[in-house]
Order: sequence, then C-alpha cells, then structure tokens
Amino acid sequence: MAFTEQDFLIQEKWFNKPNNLVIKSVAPSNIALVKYWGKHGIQLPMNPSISFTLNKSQTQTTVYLTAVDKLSDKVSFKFYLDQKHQADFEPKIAGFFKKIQDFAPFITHFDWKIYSNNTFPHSSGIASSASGFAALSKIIIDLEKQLYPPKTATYYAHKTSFLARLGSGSASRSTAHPVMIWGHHPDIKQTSDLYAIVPDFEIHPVFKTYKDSIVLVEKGQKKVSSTVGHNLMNTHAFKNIRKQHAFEHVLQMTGYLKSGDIENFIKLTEAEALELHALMMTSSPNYLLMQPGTIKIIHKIRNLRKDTGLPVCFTLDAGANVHVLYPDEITRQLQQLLFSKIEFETIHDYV
Ligand code: 2P0
Repeated sequence: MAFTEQDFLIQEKWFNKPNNLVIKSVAPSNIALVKYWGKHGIQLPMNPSISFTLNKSQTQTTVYLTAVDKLSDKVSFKFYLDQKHQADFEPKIAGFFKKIQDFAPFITHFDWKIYSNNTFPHSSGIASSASGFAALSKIIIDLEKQLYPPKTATYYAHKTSFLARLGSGSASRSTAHPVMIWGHHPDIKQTSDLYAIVPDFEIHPVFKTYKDSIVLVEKGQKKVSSTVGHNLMNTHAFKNIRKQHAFEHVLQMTGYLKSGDIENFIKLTEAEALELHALMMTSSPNYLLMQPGTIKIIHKIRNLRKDTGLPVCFTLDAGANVHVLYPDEITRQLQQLLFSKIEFETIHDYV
C-alpha cells in the first residue's frame, strides 16, 4: 500500500530538545529517462517519470542546528554554497520549509546554518536543486529520527522523497539508487504522486554499468526556469497526448530495464528527450533551449551508432547540454570515436 499525506504527519509530542546538533548528508543528482513535464496542485506531477541516479554528481550538506529561545512560525536559516552566503537561493529554501512545516513541525525549533557544496561544477547544467533538496530532506529525516520514537525504514525512505518533492519535483527521484519512479502508474505497484520509489524488480546487469557523460554545449544557468515550463503544460495543446505517452513510456521503459533490451531503451530514451524539447517548442509562449551544438552532437551520436553499431544514445534535460548514455564496456571506444572529436568540454559521470 502506498503512503498517504496523513501517514507523514507526526502524531507524537517530543520533549528532549537538544541545544546543538550537527547533521551531514550526501545526495546524488538524477537524469530522467522518461520525463516529468507538467505539474498541478502542490508539486504533484502531471505524469509518472523514471530516472537513473547519478552517483558521482552529488550535493554534500552539513547543517548546524541551534535551538531557538523564542518560537516563530518561520524557520530561521542561512544558506552557504562553497562556504559563501548565497542569499539568492534562500527564497526557494524558505518556500520549501513552509511547505514541509505540517510534516516536520520540529524545524521551527532550531536555527539552521546550511552549508552545501556540489561535486559537479556549477556551470555543468546539472540542476543542483534535485540533489540539494534531497540532501536537505535526508537531514530533516535524520533529525526526525533523533527526536521521535523509531518508525519503519520504508516510512523514512518514502518521507525523505516526499519532502524532497516539495522542494523540487525532480528532487523526489534523488533519494535512492539506481533507478527511481515518481508518479502513480496504475500498472506499477507502490507508485505514488507523493514520492518516488525504487522499483521492486531487478534491473538487467547491463544497465547497472551505465555511464552518463555530459557534453557542455552551454555553461551556466538556463534561461527559462523549469517551473515556468511545467506551468505551460497546463494549457498546452498536446497536454493529453503527452500524458498518454508518458504513462506508456514509463511502463515500456521498466520492461526494457528488466530485460536488458538496449535497442528499445535507446529508441525510447531519445524519443523522450526530443518529445520534451518539442513540448517546449510548441507551448504558448514557445521557447527553444537546444543550441546548434546540441543538434550537432545528436547527429554525431546517431551517425556513430549507424556506422559502428555501438549502443550509445543521448538524452536532454531542460537545457542545451547533451547527456550521453552508454554501457561501461564501450567507454574506451567512445573516448576515441566521440569524446575526443567534439569541441565541447565533457564531464564523465556514472549512473
Ligand atoms: C525531469 N525536468 O523529469 C524533468 C525533465 C527537467 C527536464 O523536472 O518546478 O527543477 O522544481 O518541480 O524538478 C526539472 O524541473 O522543477 C525537471 P520544479 P524541477 O527531470
């Protein structure tokens, strides 16, 4: 049975308020194979999505907590990235704290000094919001564990993802390995719109060796925020067909991941990436995140696959950079045939 919002409320009163605490956590980024695009209500997805966890791209967070003397309904906090105070990030974190307050009422009892750093470069186009909110949610759950009587491991795992979702939708899929599904699918057990789960089937060994190398076509922040893109789906002319596709695609993708069907994995992964960007290009107003370099690399990958039969494919996030996905065993060939021949910097990551 899936958990409800009610299940994540805290019933007990707690008494031992520690004065000072230091809690650390680490959380990975993720790349969606079938994309979350469109949302409703409070951070609920329009459709289910499925992702690979990117183990090497992590946010590392340390929180210094001090008990506050006078309670307020707002959380007192400061956020530091790479040891520097980052006021720009604070409104989104404040919004997160507000959204989770009913489920973690203890957070207002402390002053928070949040120190984060990422193992991936800031310019990489890897969204730090996914790993960042996942890392912070792990800390909040760790604190809950310290303050209240123990609950089940499943409760803690689902609640971590549930809290992360309220920070950023894709963050819900950054709380476990190696694959996560977020969003209710009638044909996939345990799935929920409220949090992401690790599917209960065994992934074929070939997908356990997968790598993701990100080709940096464009460095820095994206121009249109994903939140705006998600909202444009509400009135999108292709909303219903997109929803239908996503439900079908998630089910198909789980089948390919189980059976090790690389050929269909490639077809579907690329179709999803292009569909995501096609949705951006056909929303009202429309916008275009791909750059000439993006198209160039896509063609290179497809030509290489045609010429050599190597099982390499691409996916795209909400930006111009290209994620190149491939099994570990062809790494050396790709270094020679692809990565050494493109004029863009590439970050080699691991799924
Ligand atoms: C995804 N993306 O499935 C899709 C595909 C980007 C492209 O979810 O508004 O930062 O915080 O829920 O999670 C990026 O959007 O948006 C995203 P919010 P989020 O990964």
